Amino acid sequence: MKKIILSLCVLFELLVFNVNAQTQNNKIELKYGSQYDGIRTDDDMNKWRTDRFGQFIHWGLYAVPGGVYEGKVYKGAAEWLASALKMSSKDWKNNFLPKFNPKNFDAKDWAKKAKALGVKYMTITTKHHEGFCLWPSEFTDYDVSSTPYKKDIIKQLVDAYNKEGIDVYFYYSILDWYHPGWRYKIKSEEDKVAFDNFKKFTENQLKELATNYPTVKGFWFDGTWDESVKFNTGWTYEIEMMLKEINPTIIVNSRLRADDLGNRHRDANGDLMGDYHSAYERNLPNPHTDLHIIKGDWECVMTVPENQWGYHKDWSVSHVKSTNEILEYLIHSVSMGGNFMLNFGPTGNGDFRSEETDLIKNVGAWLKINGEAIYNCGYANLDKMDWGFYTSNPKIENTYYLHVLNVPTEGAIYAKFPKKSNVKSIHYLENGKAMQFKKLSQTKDLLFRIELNKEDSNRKEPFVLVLKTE
Ligand code: JFZ
Repeated sequence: MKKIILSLCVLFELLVFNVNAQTQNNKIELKYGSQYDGIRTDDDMNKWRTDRFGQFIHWGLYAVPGGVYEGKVYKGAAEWLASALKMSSKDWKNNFLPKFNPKNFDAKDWAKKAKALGVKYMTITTKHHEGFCLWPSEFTDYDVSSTPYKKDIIKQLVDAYNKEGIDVYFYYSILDWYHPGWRYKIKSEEDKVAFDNFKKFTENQLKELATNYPTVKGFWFDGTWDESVKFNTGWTYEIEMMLKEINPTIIVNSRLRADDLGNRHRDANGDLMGDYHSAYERNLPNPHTDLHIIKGDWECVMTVPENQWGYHKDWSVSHVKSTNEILEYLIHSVSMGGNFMLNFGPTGNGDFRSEETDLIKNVGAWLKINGEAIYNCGYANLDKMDWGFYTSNPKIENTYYLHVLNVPTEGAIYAKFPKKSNVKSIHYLENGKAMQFKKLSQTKDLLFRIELNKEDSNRKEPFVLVLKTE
C-alpha cells in the first residue's frame, strides 16, 4: 500500500509539475556533446519531441530473398538472412545485386502513404549490416548503382518525403559484415590497421550522407555492440561531433554509443552521447524502474510481426500485430513522453505488403480523429490505468486526454487527479459530445467516475475523452 501511495505521489508530481521540461521552446546554442541530461531545447529537437510518431523503413538486398532461400523458410529476421546462411560476401552479392530491381518503387507513393499513416518523420536504412548502400556512394561499388535499378533511392525518398512535409532520418549500421576492414574485436596490429581503414570508410560515408542530403534531420545508428566499437568510445564521439560540425541541428540516437538498455553512454569526459535514448526496441520503458529515461527523450521502435524488420515473405512465422496493438504501443509511448517509430519492410519490388497498407489506412484514420491527443503530447500520468492511458499537451493548460482502450464491464471509468485540479467538463474528442461525471472522494486526490455511453463497450478501437480542469 505504501508503495502504491508513493508511486501515486510521484505520478501526480509528474502530472502537475514535470511537463515543464518539455515546454521550453527557447532557442539555446547547441553545446556539442553535452545534452543536459537528455534535454536539448533547440527547435529541431523540439520538433522531434512533438512529432511523436515516425515511420521506420528497412530496405536492402535482403528484401529480394525475403527470408526464403532455396525453398527453405528461415524464421529469423529476414534482414539477417546472410548471417543465418553464413553466405560469403561474393555469393551474397552475386546472388542478389543483379536481382535488386524494384520496378514498382515510387518514392512519391511511399511518401503519400506515410502522410496517410500520419507520421511526422521517417527513418530509412541507408546501409544495414549487409553493407549494401541505397545511395550511390563514392566509397564503395557495393551500392544501388551496381544493381539493374541504378538510381539513387535515398535522394528520391528524401525529396518525396520532404515534399509531403515529413522529416527524413538516416539509419546507418556501423557493423558491416562484408567490409574487408570490419572487425568484431581488435586482436592484433593487423586488425588495428584493417579497422582503421574501416573507420575512415565509415567517416567518409557519413560525411557523404550528411553533405549530399542536406535536409537530413539526423542519424539512427545501429550495430555498435561489438567490442571493436563498444570500447572505442572516442571514435563514436568523434562521429557525432563530425556530423554536428557539418550540421549542428542533427539529431543522433544513443545507440551510436553501443547498446545499453540502462543508461546512455558517456564519452571520456562523462558527457552523454546522442540526443535521445533509443534502446527501446520492441518494448517500452517501465515507469517504475526507468524513470530517468522517461524524464529525458526516448523512442520505441516496433515491428509489426514479432521480429522482422526487412521484408519476409512468410509472416506466418510469428504473431502479426493488429491495428489496436499498434495503437496501444503508440498511445502508451506518448503517455510516457516518448516517440514511437513503426517499422515497414517493403518487398524487393518496392511494394508494401497488404498487412502494412491496411495498418496505414487504419492507424491513419484513427490519428485523423485523435491526433490532437498524440502529436505535441507527453505524459500526464505515467501509470497504465485499467481502462487505458493519459496524455496531455504541455502547451494546452488544464486539459487531459484519456485514451480508453478497455471499457470496464460496469460501463464507467475512474480517473484520478490531484486535489487542486477540479474537473470542469469531459467530452468525446471525436464529436465534442459532453459526458456525465461524478466526483467521488475528497482525500489526497480527486477521484472521478465518468459514465460512458452504451455503444462504447462495443468499440473495437481506442477512443479519447478530453477532460478539462478548473
Ligand atoms: C538491430 C538490427 O540487428 C535489426 O536488424 C534491426 O535493424 C534493428 C532495428 O536493430 O537489432 C537489434 C539491435 C539491438 C537490440 C536488439 C536488436 N537490443 O539492444 O536489444
